[in-house]
Amino acid sequence: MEILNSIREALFKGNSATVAKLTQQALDEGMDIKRILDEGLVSSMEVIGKKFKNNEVFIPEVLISAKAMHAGVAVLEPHFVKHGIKPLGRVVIGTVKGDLHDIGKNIVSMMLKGSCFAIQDLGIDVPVEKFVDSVKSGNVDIVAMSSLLTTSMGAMKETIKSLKDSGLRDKVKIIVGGAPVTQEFADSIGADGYAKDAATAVDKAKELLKK
Ligand code: B1M
Repeated sequence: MEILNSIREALFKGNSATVAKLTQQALDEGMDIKRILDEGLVSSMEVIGKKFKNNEVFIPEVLISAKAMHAGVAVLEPHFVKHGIKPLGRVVIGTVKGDLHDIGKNIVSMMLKGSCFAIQDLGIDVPVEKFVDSVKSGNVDIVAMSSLLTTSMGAMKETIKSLKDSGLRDKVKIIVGGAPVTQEFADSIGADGYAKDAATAVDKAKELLKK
């Protein structure tokens, strides 16, 4: 369909206004909402994710496309419930205690949102208890923690321990990331997954929810 191609192209170029306009047009023409979402918006965002991983596009392009994705999703969102479309999963995300870096965390958050995950963003310098309380309140499938400082990585371990102590550990999947974090570290603290960048975080989140 030509309109889906145009949506994909506009999203790839990061043109929010055009994405929103074409998404509305597709809706008005009676196109199936799931088709607009999957074949228009999501498929283009997946291409961006792959290109980002291959260093063919960079952070500014990813952010601009993610913003355009939001513009399209915002048009569709009021129709989701009516059409029985549920988020892929619910993610609570934050930069751990002692750490104020949020650029990478925000990119991960935007990419997840753009891939149809429901996001609860706890922000920066998030105390262990805040993650735990979020999981306690229910409706969380994935806890996603970001750390940019070697000195704040320990807070990831503390959060996982606290989730264990509260009997909540097995209710959620846990993904960690950020520049100093490695797969080895993730394994050592008992996380379920590690992602080196935002696109990999999306793949990891999808993979973990299948388990
Ligand atoms: Co800070 N800082 N900083 N800093 N800062 C670093 C991280 C540092 C490496 C600089 C350096 O010394 N070379 C160093 C850390 C050293 C270390 O511990 N190994 C450092 C330091 C020391 C500090 C302070 C202590 C400096 C001081 O005050 N003496 C201080 C700490 C404050 C605190 O947090 N308590 C500090 C402060 C700051 C600013 C506030 C000035 C600012 C942050 C602004 C903000 O975030 N709003 C800042 C910045 C900007 C940086 C650098 C320059 C850039 C970080 C960044 O945004 N990168 C950084 C040096 C560098 O990296 N070149 C540095 C871009 C971003 C897109 O990448 O965050 O890695 P990144 O995210 C990637 C991946 O890591 C991954 O996906 C993202 C996108 O692909 N990812 C995840 C991230 N989170 C993920 C979560 C996932 C999965 C993937 O799953 C949940």
